Amino acid sequence: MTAAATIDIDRATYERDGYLHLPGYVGAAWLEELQAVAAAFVEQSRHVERSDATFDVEPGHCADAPRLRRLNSPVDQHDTFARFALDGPASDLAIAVLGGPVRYHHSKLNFKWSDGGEPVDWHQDIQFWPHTDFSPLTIGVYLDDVDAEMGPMGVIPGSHHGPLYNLYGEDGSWSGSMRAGDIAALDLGEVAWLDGPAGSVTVHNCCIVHGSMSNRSARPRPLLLQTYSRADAYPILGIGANGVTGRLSGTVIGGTANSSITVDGRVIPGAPDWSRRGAPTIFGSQHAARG
Ligand SMILES: O=C(O)CCC(=O)C(=O)O
Repeated sequence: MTAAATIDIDRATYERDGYLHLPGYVGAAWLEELQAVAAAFVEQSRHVERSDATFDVEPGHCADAPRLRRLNSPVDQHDTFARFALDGPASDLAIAVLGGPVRYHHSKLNFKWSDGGEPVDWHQDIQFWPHTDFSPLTIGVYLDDVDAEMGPMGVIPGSHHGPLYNLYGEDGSWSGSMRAGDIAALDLGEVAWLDGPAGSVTVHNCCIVHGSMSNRSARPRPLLLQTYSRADAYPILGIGANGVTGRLSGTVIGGTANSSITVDGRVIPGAPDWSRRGAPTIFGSQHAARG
């Protein structure tokens, strides 16, 4: 693992703008490995007729002409994605940007297929998986060259300091996108479109307004995304995707977590994390403590 301290990150710019754009950040060896594994999943998707736990496919997807929207939770699907996200360039970068140990939350590989791959409408991420703070960020890596017509990620600089929008539609059902009236109030002239050669990296805070247009090119736009928070931030269970984000969600990288948290201004010296090893009973803990 690269020592986080050796990564030269402009944290002040990240705090101010809510994002970073690092063209060509991921080196050739990692990129080639990620590309090869992604290509193998595209081949595997030819056997799939409709979306399932592994693949999210477009309606016209078929064996002869795959049209993938997403590979779900790549970290759980292949060791290469797991190493990249949990003990490689992505986790190293997350540690550098957040300034200490991080908690892995989830990953996805958004393909945005050629010739009309679907847009991602304007939204913020934190509503999908609220945490006990606003540290969560997502690191994206383009696995191929991405230009303006391929629907690169677009962010509104500084919008992470602004309102947290309602991502329910006017009818009250969850839409996952901002309402038309809120979008009309945005200054879309401010959008930074984060394109770049294969290996380029985007980092965006969970509160930044972002989205991407449809892919009007003849090439898919594979964007590998992985999300982390500070190690001392915790996903709030019972809301959104928290609790269903994958087997390795919650993995702490680069140090240890402190289970003492502040809620409503009061510090809770919380018990250790028993989610993987099973919780002891109060009888067992107190008996052991008595010696
Ligand atoms: O794939 C993209 O362009 C954006 C992805 C995104 O915003 C998301 O998955 O939250």
